[in-house]
Amino acid sequence: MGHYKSNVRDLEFNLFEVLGLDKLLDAGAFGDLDTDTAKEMLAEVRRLAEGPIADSFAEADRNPPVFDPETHTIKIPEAFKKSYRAYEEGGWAKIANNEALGGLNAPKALAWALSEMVLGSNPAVAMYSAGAPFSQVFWNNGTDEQKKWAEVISERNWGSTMVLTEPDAGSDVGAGRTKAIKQEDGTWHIEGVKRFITSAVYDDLFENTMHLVLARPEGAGPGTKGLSLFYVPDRHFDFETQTFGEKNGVFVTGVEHKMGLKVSATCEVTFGGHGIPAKGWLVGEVHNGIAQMFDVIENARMMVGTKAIGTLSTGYLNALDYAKTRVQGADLTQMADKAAPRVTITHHPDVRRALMMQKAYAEGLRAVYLYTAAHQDAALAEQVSGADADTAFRVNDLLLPIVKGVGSERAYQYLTDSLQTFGGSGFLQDYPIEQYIRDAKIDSLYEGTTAIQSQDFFFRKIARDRGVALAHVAGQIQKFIGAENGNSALKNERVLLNTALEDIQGMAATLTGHLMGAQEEPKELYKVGLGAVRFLMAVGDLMVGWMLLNQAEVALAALDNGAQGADKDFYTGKVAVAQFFARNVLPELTATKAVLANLDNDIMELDEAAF
Ligand code: ST9
Ligand code: FAD
Repeated sequence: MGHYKSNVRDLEFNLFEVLGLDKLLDAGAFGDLDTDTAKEMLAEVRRLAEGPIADSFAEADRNPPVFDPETHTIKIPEAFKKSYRAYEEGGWAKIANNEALGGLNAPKALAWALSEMVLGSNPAVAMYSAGAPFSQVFWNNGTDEQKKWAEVISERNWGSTMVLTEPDAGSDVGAGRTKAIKQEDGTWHIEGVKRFITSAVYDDLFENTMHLVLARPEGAGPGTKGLSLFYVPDRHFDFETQTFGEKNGVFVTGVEHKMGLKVSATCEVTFGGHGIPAKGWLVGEVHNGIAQMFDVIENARMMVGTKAIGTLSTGYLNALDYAKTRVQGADLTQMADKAAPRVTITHHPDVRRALMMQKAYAEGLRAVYLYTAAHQDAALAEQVSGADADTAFRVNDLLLPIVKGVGSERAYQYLTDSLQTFGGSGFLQDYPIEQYIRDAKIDSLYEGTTAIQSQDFFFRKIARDRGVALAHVAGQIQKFIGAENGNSALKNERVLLNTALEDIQGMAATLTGHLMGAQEEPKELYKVGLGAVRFLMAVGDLMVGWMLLNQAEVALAALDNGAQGADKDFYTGKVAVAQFFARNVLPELTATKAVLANLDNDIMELDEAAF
């Protein structure tokens, strides 16, 4: 058995029993793609993820790629290439693309469910496969001619990068200095040094790559609004004759040595610094770079959250297997009897607590990312929450920082519980958890750190949206709470959920008060900055609690209908985890509300020397 443990049962439960995707599929909403085919796809990607994709996970970590600065090339381990090719050959990365780009227009929820398994098994495989989804973004934003290029890029399975960051422009993308100089033939020369660029070197994984680069045209204004987006091929390619030309003037000048995710090359890239111009083409022939790049970023933020959640899930399932077999100590009720029989560690209350927390966040956050994905398709959004196309768009926007910010933070936090369940063995490389932790740490950093996610969430997704999406989601939660018939098994949990919802509404009101107050006293904004991450995490807990309780309701109905065997165990677990989370985590939001209500600026006034 490889390291990766999928949870297709839970993916199918979400997609078909909770979100009802089967109804749309079988009504022909996605062409020929029906429920049986969707299930076959899940089974096939599971087979790949547990087998050939997982196979190189540890080996590529222990023997990471080797960069040659003389030739600007890299050697990627052969084992990893095999994993990559197993995924590429099935065309899986393309399935949400439109047909012109070799895709099936598959529902986003299904596409993300499939991606979860690859991201949990060997995340760099999905990351090197970015050419497929990014060609769709290029197609969406490109001129008619560029659309044809995008089709060829997808067909030929090129790689792709997203190129924003510079040494002095990380979170603050608008500080970027890379220049774009217009040429008489309408093309552009890009000049500058970018850093931390994923997959910019690729050995022979693909024949070429498409760099999507933010650069500032000469004379353009400051900040993100002065940036434009350029298509910059690594090697020149004539799309008419489909033949290669010279190497473009874009060279990888360094590859980072990292804590984890080592097989994914993180590169310094120099544009136009080697005597050859780095030639680029303005995407869509319009200067709208940051908005266009956000089409890429939204996919990547969803990817990062799903990666983290998929990793927590396999961490939990590995820990669970270990806990069921590891014998240590006596049952707590027999602690005084030194001759009492030894038990498996699943008998110990603290191990059960830790396993239940892992299960709650792994399954609850999975439900959150799939609910979010459901709002990426108008028909499914309508069915799931009654959202029209505009509301669905806003809800997806609202939830992306939760998927990314909360997903990454909670996954990293609870993966340490997965490791703890193994005792000292968890610290060894004999088990995958230490690598999961190292590989997952990056998720709270790239694609916008958690602080950036929290500001995006409050300022843009709530305040600027005037609370429209938040009110829609809150309305759905209230509907669930109001569906109590007076004697259901979840009666007390609905009360807890209601309190949690009121706590969140109180927190939102507090932060909004500081935002309004900033019109009179600008330093009031510091209080939003001080409270924003706590608020993001708290809304994440509300979402997880609601999702788990909603699932418990579906599970209770299945149990009432006489579910047996493995199904009975599955549904019983769903009810138990929802009750556990509601009772053990949701009440903590009341304390968070109190903390936010009493925010002060003392630490903002504190001299740095006192830190
Ligand atoms: C990185 C890559 O870290 C790491 C991994 C790469 C992996 C690649 C592989 C991916 C594979 C994907 C696989 C998918 C497969 C499955 C597919 C299945 C379907 N939303 O607030 P303002 C725009 S890359 C939308 O004033 P500042 C908007 O146009 C590096 N748009 O910002 C706005 O204008 P307006 C990642 C947004 O103060 C304009 O920006 N780096 C949003 O100028 C200006 O907005 C980062 O993420 C949004 N949420 O700049 C940087 N926000 O207002 C993090 C802004 O008129 N830093 N826009 O609409 C930030 O995000 C900053 O907040 C900032 C601030 C740069 C936006
Ligand atoms: P900084 O922006 O310097 O942040 C340092 C700290 O300050 C963080 O804790 C941050 O939260 C905090 N901070 C900064 N500004 C604020 C603020 N305004 N409010 C509150 N707190 C703030 N970039 C690409 O363009 N393409 C890629 O493919 C890519 N891949 C990457 C792969 C890896 C392995 C890594 C490590 C990075 C990658 N990046 C990529 C860059 C990544 O997106 C940035 O590292 C990230 O956006 C943070 O920028 P920074 O590292 O400069 O940190």
